[in-house]
Amino acid sequence: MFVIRWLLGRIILLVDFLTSPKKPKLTADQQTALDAKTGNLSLYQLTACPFCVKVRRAIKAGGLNIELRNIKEQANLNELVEQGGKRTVPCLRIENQDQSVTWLYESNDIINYLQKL
Ligand SMILES: N[C@@H](CCC(=O)N[C@@H](CS)C(=O)NCC(=O)O)C(=O)O
Repeated sequence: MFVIRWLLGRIILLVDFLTSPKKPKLTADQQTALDAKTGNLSLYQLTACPFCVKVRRAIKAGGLNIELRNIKEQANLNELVEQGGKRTVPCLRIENQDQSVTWLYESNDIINYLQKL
């Protein structure tokens, strides 16, 4: 079972690599403006999780710079479970202007949120 999952993960990563979307060409000013909107975001994820791959592709296609936090690192996993409430990935951590934090689960909801930035 582990071998099959590992193999599927590698296939997903290979297909992702071969069909990776292009980053948009942005001016320095455009990138700075975009970075100002994403500085409060971080994505809890796993490298070979297909739902995480889908979100990372949307991040790349949008030219977004978002910190990735791999939950294979125990500290990241602890944060996700203790503060987000579930260990499911992907999960977007949004630090709001009033310092409160929103934990957005579900890849489609995350992509919708990012596309509206
Ligand atoms: N419907 C969710 C599915 C997410 C999902 O199933 N993620 C898996 C990894 S691929 C997961 O976190 N499973 C729980 C676990 O590993 O403990 C989405 O679209 O984001």
